[in-house]
Amino acid sequence: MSKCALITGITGQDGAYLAELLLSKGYRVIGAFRRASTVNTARLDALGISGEIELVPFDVTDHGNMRRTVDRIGPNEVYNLAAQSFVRVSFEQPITTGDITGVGAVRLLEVVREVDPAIRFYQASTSEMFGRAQEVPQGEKTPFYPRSPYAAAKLYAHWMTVNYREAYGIHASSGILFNHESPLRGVEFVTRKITLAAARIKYGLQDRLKLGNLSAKRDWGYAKEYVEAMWQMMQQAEPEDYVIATGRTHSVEDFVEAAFSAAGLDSWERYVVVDPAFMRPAEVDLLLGDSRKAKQKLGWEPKTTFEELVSLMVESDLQRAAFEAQHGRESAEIK
Ligand code: NDP
Ligand code: GDR
Repeated sequence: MSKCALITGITGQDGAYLAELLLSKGYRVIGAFRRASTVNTARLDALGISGEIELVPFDVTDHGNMRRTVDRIGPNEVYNLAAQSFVRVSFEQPITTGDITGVGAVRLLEVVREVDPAIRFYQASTSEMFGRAQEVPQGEKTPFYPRSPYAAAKLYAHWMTVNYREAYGIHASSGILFNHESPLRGVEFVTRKITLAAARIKYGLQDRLKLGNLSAKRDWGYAKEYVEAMWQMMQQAEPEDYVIATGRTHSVEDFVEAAFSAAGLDSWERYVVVDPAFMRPAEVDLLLGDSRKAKQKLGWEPKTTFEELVSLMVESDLQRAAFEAQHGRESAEIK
């Protein structure tokens, strides 16, 4: 019998890559999506896997809905990727963020506890929990210091995952993942915003790029590799928490420079405008992860370098911009 996995946040970047990975391993994949007026399977379509996933309406703010669904499906593994995941918006919507990103995870843990405590549970924790970092690099033992409503909500979900493991013996693990990007990354996040803008500028579709803080530093990896670590954590005999990162850090400015260069544009300074509207009330200045535990215990390590990541994202957006230049914007929203 093949294993069954339920993935919340199936319409997001990681949901798509994780679904692709689990399908390749022979899993039955149930994709939990929140109902919207427009069906949002663009990322699954881009990977050509929409038809292989069973989609179920599922909202992490609705306990009864989740309980009935998990009870009916009987998954072996639940991956909780659902979140209001945009840090800047969390300052505008702290309560919604707390409800979805924090309490949502606990509702799902409750469902696992009630329906079948043998279900394995993955929580999408984040390097944002380190926030004003207390040491460099950050590993599993580094103290947390969240700097946004998003990070505080994730920290609550993180400790509740630890608590359900310790209190009820549930196989619940947290992956403390550092920033991971891809051509499927949402366009509001800085990396994708930059690569899409560089490509559109190249094709004369846009003439400026407005950004906020250029000096923030992040440890950026490739999303497709990071979902492998999620699956590996769920296959371990014991549930634990793992930092997943590349061990290299770059500033937003470094990313801009690399992306504009990969797009064949000289002097990014001509196009980039710093706009205070994109600054945050409290910033996370420097993240750099230490994923030695993941290497030792899971055999996981990153393969794609920063330069390769930037190039593959720019390449994908150049294709999109070329299409847009030829056929117009509506048609460019193909993938
Ligand atoms: P995305 O923002 O791309 O995806 C978030 C997903 O959550 C979407 O499918 C979204 O649905 C869904 N969602 C939001 N609200 C609800 C709700 N109330 N009920 C059910 N589903 C909901 O995030 P990523 O794929 O980038 O990240 C996956 C997870 O990993 C998130 O929890 C994120 O916080 C976390 N994370 C991400 C990192 C990264 O660098 N990408 C790093 C560390 C952690 P919809 O499409 O309808 O909006
Ligand atoms: P982050 O990612 O907050 O690290 O959270 P994001 O790409 O939004 O910001 C990274 C850094 O870039 C700076 N920045 C800008 N950011 C955005 N979005 N837009 C801009 O115009 C801009 N200009 C500068 C930010 O200030 C910040 O310092 C992501 C999300 O995926 C989270 O869900 C996840 O938990 C963490 O990564 C790890």
